Amino acid sequence: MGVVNVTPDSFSDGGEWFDQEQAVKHGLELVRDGADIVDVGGESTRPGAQRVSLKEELRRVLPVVAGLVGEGVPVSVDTMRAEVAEAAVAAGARLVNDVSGGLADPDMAQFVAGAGVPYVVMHWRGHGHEMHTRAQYRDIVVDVQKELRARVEEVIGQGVAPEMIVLDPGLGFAKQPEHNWELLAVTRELSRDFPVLIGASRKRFLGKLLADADGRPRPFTECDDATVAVSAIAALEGAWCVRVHNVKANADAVRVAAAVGSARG
Ligand code: PMM
Repeated sequence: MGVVNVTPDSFSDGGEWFDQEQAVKHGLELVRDGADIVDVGGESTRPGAQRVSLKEELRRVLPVVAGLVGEGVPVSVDTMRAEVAEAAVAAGARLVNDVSGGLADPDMAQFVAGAGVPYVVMHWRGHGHEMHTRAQYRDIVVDVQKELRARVEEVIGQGVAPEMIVLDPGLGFAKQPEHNWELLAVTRELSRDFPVLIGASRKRFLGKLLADADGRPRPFTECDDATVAVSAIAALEGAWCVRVHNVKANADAVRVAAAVGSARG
């Protein structure tokens, strides 16, 4: 899954694809590089981010979704709002990627259920401006699994078909670096009942791991190689999808993992 953030302020590529024509062009490049899905988002979810209005999110996202769909690209919409999901699906998006797992908008699960599209349910504990204070866990793996299970039960209760659900541990969302590593370490276990999506691309915990001798984190622009390493490991551990900004090397990593996986039998 290649990422196109149509935002001025995303952590990893903020501002780069804010122009809608450029955003469509970039999505097509990601497909040429090997992306099977292009994820289009219009609201930054980085720690500390403030929310954008519904109107502005629609204005950012819809032309890009429509432009890519018009070129035959499988598009997912990265949104926490049912109205944005609805408009994007009407424009041809095939998957709804909701980082709040239905918590931010009480109408989301019902919309997804009616539309019959795949639904990414991510582990989430609050919006960007409040997630820092919520990175407290008794046992990160147990707590995330429990909270995801609760979301799954809730959205199934609202009519979402179980076979349409994809789970995501939500790396970097109300998580300390060590939490992200612990969750990555149990990708296989998380993938037991549902397909799993992993979004590690260019996130801060990679920069922290690769900090220099003085403890200065590696800039996110120089974390693409580490992202590729995560993709290979996640794919080998059974992840269904990796969400990345720089597709080419990650697509290669996923193919290497698939070859090793199939050689294992
Ligand atoms: N991360 C971001 C945005 N959307 N969606 C899913 N399903 N999983 C993620 O980990 C995820 C996401 C934030 O990353 P970006 O702003 O750097 O694209």
